[in-house]
Amino acid sequence: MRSWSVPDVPSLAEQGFGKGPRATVFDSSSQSLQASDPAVQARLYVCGITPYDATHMGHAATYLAFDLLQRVWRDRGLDVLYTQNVTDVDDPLLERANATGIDWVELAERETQLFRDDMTALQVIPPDHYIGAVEAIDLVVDLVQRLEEAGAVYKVDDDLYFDVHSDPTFGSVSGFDAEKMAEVFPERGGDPDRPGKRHPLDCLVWQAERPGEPAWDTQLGRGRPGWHIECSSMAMHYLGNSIDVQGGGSDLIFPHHEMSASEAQVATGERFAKAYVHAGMVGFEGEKMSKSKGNLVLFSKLRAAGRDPMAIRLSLLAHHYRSDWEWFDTDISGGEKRLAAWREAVGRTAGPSGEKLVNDLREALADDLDAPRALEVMDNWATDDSTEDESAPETAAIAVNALLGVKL
Ligand code: 5CA
Ligand code: ZN
Repeated sequence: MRSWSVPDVPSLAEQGFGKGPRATVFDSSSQSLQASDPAVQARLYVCGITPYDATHMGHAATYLAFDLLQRVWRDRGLDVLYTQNVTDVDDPLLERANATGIDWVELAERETQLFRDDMTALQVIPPDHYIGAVEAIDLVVDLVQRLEEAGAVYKVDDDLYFDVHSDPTFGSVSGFDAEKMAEVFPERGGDPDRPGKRHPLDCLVWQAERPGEPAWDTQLGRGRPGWHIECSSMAMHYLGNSIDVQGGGSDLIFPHHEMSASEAQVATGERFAKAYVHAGMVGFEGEKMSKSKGNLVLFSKLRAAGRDPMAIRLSLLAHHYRSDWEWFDTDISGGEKRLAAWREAVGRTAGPSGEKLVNDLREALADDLDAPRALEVMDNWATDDSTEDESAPETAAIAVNALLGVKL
């Protein structure tokens, strides 16, 4: 499907600042910081929205984290190949469509368009491939067939399940023990108690048609894809067997990223992602912000209320991507104040060293995308009234746009 407009991302190398440092990111599977510095091309897959209530501050924060990663990679001189899905057919979307009397296709299209508009306003670099699950039915069928050939898929009634233990490394993405897996699986779409399953954790890869629900005629029968295989099949098709980073919010570590990695690994025999990178959960009013709970702060509502998207971006970047944090309505004023101070500072005729600023911003972001530190670096530059460098204000505006995605 259509992606969204590409923001202007200036090149610091073209401004004479050379290449940025290599990125390190925290990999959930090894629980450690890892360099992510491929030779030429970085391949990124980030789990996209289920389009029935776009875009809350939690979504926005998660996509900003991976936007920073892209910016650090680009600044390093790497070519980035990026795929993101839209879960445009799934239980929660169909339930919402039924409850509100809106056609599920229309609901998905409307919310996906809102998400595109929000991402554009936030200056988030779009994926090269933005793919709906309904566009990827053939890819899913193909992967399920490969897994069938490997003996890793079995039938329960007319549904097809993936045998998670066919991947000897199953469990290594989340590192969860059996007890924790059993606790989390049913909370995130799993059906451990269904009779006929080989193992309670096995996951659905193909769901036979249910009355009144959308279905496609395929070699697997009439039905629709399971959730996890949507992401593994797209990542493999558009990015290759082994990718650099699989990203998303920390609510996806298990089962989603565990299952999609195992599916891909059984099919290819290769490790699916070099690093599994997860953004923390954003809360509101004491709980994780989520569509199912309805405690949402929508980006579009803040925009409609006249808030500058760059101020919203800054209020999100004030939190490190890996921390869990809570949105307070007062957060926006922090972003607005900072934006005004920075805009004023880049309007000066001279400032402290632009080269040092570029180096410090680069260092902060290359160190596990430490945006709060980068904001502090720029705050310090903006409040320092030294006039040693006449080109610094222009450099600062370019660097902040290139690395932090904030247009001053
Ligand atoms: N369509 C699936 C992924 S394949 C999905 O989880 N959709 S979603 O709309 O629920 O979430 C979209 C993205 O936002 C996911 O990466 C998810 O991990 C992230 N996310 C959801 N809620 C929050 C939150 N409260 N804070 C931070 N990130 C969140
Ligand atoms: Zn996904």
